[in-house]
Amino acid sequence: MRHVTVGEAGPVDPTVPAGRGRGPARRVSQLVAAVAALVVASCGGDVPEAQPEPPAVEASAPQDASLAEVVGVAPGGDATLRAIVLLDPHHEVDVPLPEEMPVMDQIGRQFVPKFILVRAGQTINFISSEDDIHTVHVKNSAGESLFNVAFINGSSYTHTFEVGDALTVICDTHTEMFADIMVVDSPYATVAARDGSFTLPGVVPGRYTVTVIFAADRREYEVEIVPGRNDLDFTEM
Ligand SMILES: [Cu+2]
Repeated sequence: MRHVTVGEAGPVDPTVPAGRGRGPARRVSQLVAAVAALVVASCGGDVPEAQPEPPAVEASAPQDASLAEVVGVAPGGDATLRAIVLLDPHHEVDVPLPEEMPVMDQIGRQFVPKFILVRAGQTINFISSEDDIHTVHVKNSAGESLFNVAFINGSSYTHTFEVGDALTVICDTHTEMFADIMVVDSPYATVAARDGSFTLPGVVPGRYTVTVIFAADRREYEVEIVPGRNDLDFTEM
């Protein structure tokens, strides 16, 4: 039996113009916004200026100097298709989940953005900014429903994605509505810019397997990340 709940109606968000969002420029800006959020999110709790007082006993270098910045280039994309870069360590690293909660809206009978990348354990806030009645129906890669929630303007529903998987989002009422959510176990994950460039700050040095996903292509690279800046080229797919 299908489980459907209706969220409570709330005030219209005046910052989101209803009925817009169909133009390519709008989609690009939404994707860029999502990417920016991911890049911000990926630096986790390793913000250098948030360092507490230096320890009294140890006279070692500040923590940020021991961390790495990964500056790389993956295959370039287009308005809708971007490379995804994942770093999986060969050693234990403890990278806090991003504090910012990604949002997937419903505008102009579209999910906005159409793609969200999150780490396992992250929560996504699903909202609706238009009067059409929609459902947010999320299925896992096996085709099983994770949830199917009815939305009216102002509805909000949050879900925490615990398991790494490639998920699809559809609306049961409008077949033209679809989106994708990728949930990854990697502590460092980002979506490359349109030109393929990406930056991952605050990476703990060590050996990593880098996975670059571009459309149906999925390549793995073994890299040694050292403290300071690391320039990596993953354009050879
Ligand atoms: Cu719909």
